[in-house]
Amino acid sequence: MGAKLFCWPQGSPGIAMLLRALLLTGLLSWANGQEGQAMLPEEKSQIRDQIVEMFDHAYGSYMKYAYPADELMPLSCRGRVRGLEPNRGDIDDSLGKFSLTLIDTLDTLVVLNKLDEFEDAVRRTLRDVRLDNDVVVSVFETNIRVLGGLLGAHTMADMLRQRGERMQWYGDELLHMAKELGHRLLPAFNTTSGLPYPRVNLRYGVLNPLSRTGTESDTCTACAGTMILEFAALSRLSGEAVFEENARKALDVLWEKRQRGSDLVGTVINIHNGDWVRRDSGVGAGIDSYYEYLMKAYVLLGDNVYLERFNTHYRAIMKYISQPPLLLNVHMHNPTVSVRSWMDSLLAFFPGLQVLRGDLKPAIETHEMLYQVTKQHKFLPEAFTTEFRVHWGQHPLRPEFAESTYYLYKATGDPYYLRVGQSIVEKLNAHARVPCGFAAVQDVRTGAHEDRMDSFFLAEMFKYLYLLFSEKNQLHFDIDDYIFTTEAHLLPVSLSTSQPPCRGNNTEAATAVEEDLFTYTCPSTQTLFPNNPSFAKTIRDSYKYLTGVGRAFHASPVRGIDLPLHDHSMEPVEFLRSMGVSLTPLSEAGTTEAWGEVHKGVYRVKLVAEVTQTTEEEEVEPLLVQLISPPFLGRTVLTAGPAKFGMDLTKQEHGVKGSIVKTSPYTACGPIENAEELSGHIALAQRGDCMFAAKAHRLQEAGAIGVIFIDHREGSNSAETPLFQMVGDGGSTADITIPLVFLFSQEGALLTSALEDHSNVDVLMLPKERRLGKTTDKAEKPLGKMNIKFRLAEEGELEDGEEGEARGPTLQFVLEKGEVVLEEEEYKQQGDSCLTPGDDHMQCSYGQTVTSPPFHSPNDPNTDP
Ligand code: DMJ
Repeated sequence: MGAKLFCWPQGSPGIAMLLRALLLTGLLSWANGQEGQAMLPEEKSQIRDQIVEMFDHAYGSYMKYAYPADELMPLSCRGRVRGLEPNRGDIDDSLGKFSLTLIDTLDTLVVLNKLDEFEDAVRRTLRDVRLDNDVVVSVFETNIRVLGGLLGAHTMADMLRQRGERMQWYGDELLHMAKELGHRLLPAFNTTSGLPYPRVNLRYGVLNPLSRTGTESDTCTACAGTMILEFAALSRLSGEAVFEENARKALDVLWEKRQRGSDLVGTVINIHNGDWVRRDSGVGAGIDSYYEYLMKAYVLLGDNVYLERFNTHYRAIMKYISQPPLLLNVHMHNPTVSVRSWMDSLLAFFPGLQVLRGDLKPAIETHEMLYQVTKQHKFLPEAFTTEFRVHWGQHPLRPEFAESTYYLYKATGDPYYLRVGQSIVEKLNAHARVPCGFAAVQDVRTGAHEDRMDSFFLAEMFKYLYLLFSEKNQLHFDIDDYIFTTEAHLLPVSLSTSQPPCRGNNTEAATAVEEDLFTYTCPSTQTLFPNNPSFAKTIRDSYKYLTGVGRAFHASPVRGIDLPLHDHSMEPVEFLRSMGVSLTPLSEAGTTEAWGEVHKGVYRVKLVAEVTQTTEEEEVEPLLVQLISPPFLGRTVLTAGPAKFGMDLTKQEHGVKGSIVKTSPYTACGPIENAEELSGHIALAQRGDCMFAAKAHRLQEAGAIGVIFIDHREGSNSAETPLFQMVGDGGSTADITIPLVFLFSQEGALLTSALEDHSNVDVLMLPKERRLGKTTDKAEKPLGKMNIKFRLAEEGELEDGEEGEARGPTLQFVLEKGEVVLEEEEYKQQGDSCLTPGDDHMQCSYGQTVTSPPFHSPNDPNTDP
């Protein structure tokens, strides 16, 4: 394969064919030479059979229990019919009462060589599916799943018909349906800017008084920028240019609106004036398939403009967003600063796109990082932190990681990627399979299921897995003649030459970009790693132990402690407990073998990193909560602990004043029920059940101007327990700007009883030295000499080859005469949960339950565009 192949002028015949040939066939043939080295053909075909069996289970369950409904509810064993089930909000916008799952699955049936089933499913589609329902649907989802599904199925039906073996009765009916649907989506483009409305009523369009939509002003970048493949294919197959023209126009607007300094785009845009509504910029939720479609539009349509735009964006992505192996969102206007410290699972498609771009090294790096995360959490959580902790634990059986695995295997031929695929198959069977199909995982930490099986599971997951384990000669058609849409529907790459291009193409060319090796070339494995099949391995090896999974475990020596020994006459165990550290005698911990001899008084320690104790070097500066409204008038002063995040009260000359309102629920771990009441006031919230940071986020969002956290352990007080600082949860706390303080429960009780007795209680939150008036402070005993050093251990690890359980950050500490010394040690942790069974006094630092999506993910059926 040539190393550098300059692009042909726009519209040159054969560009897509040639590109496709180089891009896919070349890679595959190279890869074929490597296949089977570490996985015998028999094993491969065994896994392939297993994938087919799983598909049969999923599709069979849908057909048996759900069809003609849009989706299967695999726990209830029935169909999800919009309007009959509780409304799930935006996720339901994919459901148009058009047998969504059937249509999304049609071309998968052909890929898996289930031709009888395909023929039957096509007949059902023609017989049963209506596209004119009075339902408001997402334009983006309907385009990628239904229009794409119909076009993919038409493409397959046409291919089978032309072979003369099957589908001889087929008269382009699926294409006619696609055209009808295209016309039903077109009203969405009736905006001043040309960016489409996010939703359309299938029967009444957008602006009709009966449409119940058309009031939206924003859409996501991916929503507006993921139309071109389906719409251009529809235009070229139907001869009606209007579809391609509209999709192209929307892309032109996005390109125009890019931030010219950074060449990045934001996540949400105003459809009327083209202003950016959300300026964070990444490659995951909200933007993902916009980039994908620029690259693939070039492959499908052979128009240089798309590639040049893609290249411009790609350079910006690699400059600002890519921090191998991480991909972190930045602000499009200030791109050198990351705006969050977590990633969403949708970005897992990106290594696959990088393979298409020929940029294998970062693709291998990011994919390896993602694999490590799946090893630690079984599946990719919807969001995970830069430390690979769960940020949002849901996993709706998304296919992006399998997709990237497939591309990387094709590009490298490295059997390692077959093993990755095998692990996906095993985890799906072990953790998502239920009697009526496969169920989404509500939280990877608990493994709890959700009653949903999204249609993309059948459209994408099974295609990529099946193709990963298939030899080229095992497929009954040449997969390299097609390109995958973002929903993995198959469109023929011959479209650019076999069908006339869209008329009136006046798309502005991209500005010239500085060229690099792959600006106008196809990825070439021979250039990238000639004669070096272990190329990928050498890159992966540097990222092997990101999450600590897979590294050999070396136990640290255990030292004994004498109990009790404490200046405060408080039992050390109690003392540590008060700081959020749980201790379990080693003999009860059940891992005595790994730890050797059990020493009397030796404890396994679980550190909850939500609090930090002062060291000699770092003193906690006490804060105060001073009650200032009558009848207190500043005489009641409560000692409070600070937080390492939120507003720095020491820098507020006059503190922060407000009346207090108790939060409902009191722990603030679920949706805030009294947001209206809280807005503009200082919230009182109880410690426990979830992280301080999660509570703070929620309360700030509810409009609170400050938060006072009250300890939930009865009897704790600042006289007997040293103050500590609340710290974040590993996620970003940069956006928390309100002040946060902590009261032990005895001080907290004063505040809550004041609130019970008086309709209004105003308080001041302020540093101790700025206290108002001269009232006597609450007891402030010196802490005495207590020399404690906390140090988070490195990420724990498993024995080589072991999976599932992970070791978490723990400490061993040894109390010696006159001081407490903490030493690094490791213990086995179940996923992210580090609660000691039976010890409910403290939550695991990373174990909080996030019940609502932590990010706006418009390209995700779960979120609001
Ligand atoms: C699919 O519907 C598409 O891949 C889309 O682009 C985003 N992701 C979902 C599946 O996760």
